[in-house]
Amino acid sequence: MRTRSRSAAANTYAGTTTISGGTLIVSAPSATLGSGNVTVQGATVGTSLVIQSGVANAITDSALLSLAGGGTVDVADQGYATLETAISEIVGSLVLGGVPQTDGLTYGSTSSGAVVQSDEYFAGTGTVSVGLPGDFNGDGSVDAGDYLGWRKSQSTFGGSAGYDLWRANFGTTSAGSGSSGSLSGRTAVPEPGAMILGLVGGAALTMLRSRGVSYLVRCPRIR
Ligand SMILES: [Ca+2]
Ligand SMILES: [Ca+2]
Repeated sequence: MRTRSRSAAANTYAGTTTISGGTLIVSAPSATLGSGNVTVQGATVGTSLVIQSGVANAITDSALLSLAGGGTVDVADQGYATLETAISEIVGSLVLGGVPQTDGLTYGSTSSGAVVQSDEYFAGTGTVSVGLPGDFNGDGSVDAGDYLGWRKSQSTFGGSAGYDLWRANFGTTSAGSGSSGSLSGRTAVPEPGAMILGLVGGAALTMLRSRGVSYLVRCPRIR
């Protein structure tokens, strides 16, 4: 029998939430699943978590979300999460089918705008991100350090879609990691070409310095 449980309140318990059968629906704007980890097991058809539109923060930002998947491949039929329209949930870590996922990327169904799309684990048009979107090194700040990580291993961090995500969120920080204002703290986004130029310029300056002051004087000023 299909059961549907509903969480419409801000739970205060710190324990884990494990859905082993039926559907757990998070429905009210302030509803949460407490501060613990959330696991959706895949042993039974229909086992799922639903985060309805308007819910602000169903899962604590530091928690683990684990979706088991299962059943028919690439079909959200068990062990999945339905993220309704405009949901952009942040979790501390995400495990899909037992595999830990990459920091700083967004995840959702093929109907969503997520960088990593899967209809095995997700339904709906909402998304979940592991930490801040674009925070590829997981330090609570979307900045140049994340770009360097992306440039070293673009495929790991979503390729061009990962870059676009980083660029769109450049300058955002999580609460408690320094600057509290996320959107207001944004600064101009450096283009990749300019950043590479800056790095090359820095390297050239270092080389020139090692070769003596007279060389440095004749060198055009590096901006
Ligand atoms: Ca499936
Ligand atoms: Ca970062």
